[in-house]
This record gives sequence, structure tokens and C-alpha cells, in this order.
Amino acid sequence: MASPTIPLDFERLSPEEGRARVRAFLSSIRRRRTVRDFALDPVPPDLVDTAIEAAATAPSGANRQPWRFVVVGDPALKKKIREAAEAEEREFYERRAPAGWLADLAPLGTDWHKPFLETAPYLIVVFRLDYEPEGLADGTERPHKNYYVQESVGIAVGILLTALHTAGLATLTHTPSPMGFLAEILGRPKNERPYLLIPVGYPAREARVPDIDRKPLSDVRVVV
Ligand code: IYR
Repeated sequence: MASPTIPLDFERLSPEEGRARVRAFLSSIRRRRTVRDFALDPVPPDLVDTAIEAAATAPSGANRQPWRFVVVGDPALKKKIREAAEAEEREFYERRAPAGWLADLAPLGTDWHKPFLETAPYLIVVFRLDYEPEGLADGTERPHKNYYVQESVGIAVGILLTALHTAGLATLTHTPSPMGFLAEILGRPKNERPYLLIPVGYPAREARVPDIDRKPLSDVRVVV
């Protein structure tokens, strides 16, 4: 059955105003960098909450909103996550990673040490929900499927990173692989699968980042 409808809440901008706003957005988002050195300064938790609320406005398959954002600020939990992630990463860097992959990572200067998992004030662990248990009238449960979960959660994470940047915070998109230990340490139900681990905080004063560039418009845009 179709939902009732409401009028669209939309602000139509003149092209001039739209141009000014999108240019201002571009100059802000250009300065977003992945940060691996965090300050110990605390982060007001409402900044993270508001960014998550923004992420949760993302479009999703059949509006099923197949995501969960678990905010970890407890030092003991962060330590556990660091230990488990470093064990996986050590395997990756010392055994599992093909030489070509290590060569591609070399410019970033990453290795198996992940101190940021403890120094960042918050870790946001994003989970994807491929289905959700749905209670039936007879008291039993059945799995209710979600759709386009990869796409939906990817879009939500894009908005999350943008919102955190807008709030003046730095992030790191971290992908320990495999990530199953996150569901276990955080006691998540079995329909929640780890998607991405995002340390959040203020950058350390002496933070440095790789001198890399972005492909120009002419390389990424094709007009047909
Ligand atoms: N997950 C590892 C390796 C890694 C892989 C890619 I692709 C990166 O862009 C960065 C790191 C790690 O976090 O070190």
C-alpha cells in the first residue's frame, strides 16, 4: 500500500546562489583528509550524534535504512578493538597481502600498528543489516530482507564523513580485514555485519598527511 504523500520541502535556488554554495562546499570538502594521528582532546558527543543523524537521512533500498552506527568511547573497548585489529593487520602485512597491494600502500606509510584505535576519542563502527528480524503475530520471528545494502550504507557513510568534516572533526576510514571481531567485541546481533571502522577526533597538532592529489575533473568526468 502506498504511503500518504506530503508537499516537497524544497528551496529552489537561483543558479548564482547554487553556484556560490556548491563552490563553497567544494573548497571545504577538498580540505578533508584521512587522518591517522589524533589529538587526545575530547570531542563533544553531540557533534558525533548530529553527524550520525545526518548520515541516517541517506536514501536506501525501499527506505529500509539498513545501517547501525555504534559509537565507542570506552577506553577498555577501544583497547580490545585495537588488539584484535592489530592481530589481523599483522597477518595482512606480514603474510596475506599480495606484493602488488603492499606496493600500492607504500606511499601511504601504513603498517600493522594501529595506535589511532586508542587515541581517537571515538570509534564509529558502521554495521550493515542485510536483514532484520521481524516479529510475527504468532510470536515467531522471520528475517525481513533489506535491499541494495552495500549501496545504501556506502551513501550513508559518505554523508557521515562529510558531516563530521563539517563539524570540524577528522576521520579515518579503516578496514581491518576480516572485521568479524568487531561484532563479537561489541556484542552485536547476528544480522549486523561490520562495514567500516571510523576513528573520529581532532587531528594531533603535529599531524602530517601523505602528499597525494586528486584526479582532475577532466579525468573523472566524461561528457557524452
Ligand atoms: N586494512 C589495512 C590495509 C589498507 C588497505 C587499503 I586498500 C588502504 O587504503 C589502507 C590500508 C590497514 O588499515 O592498514
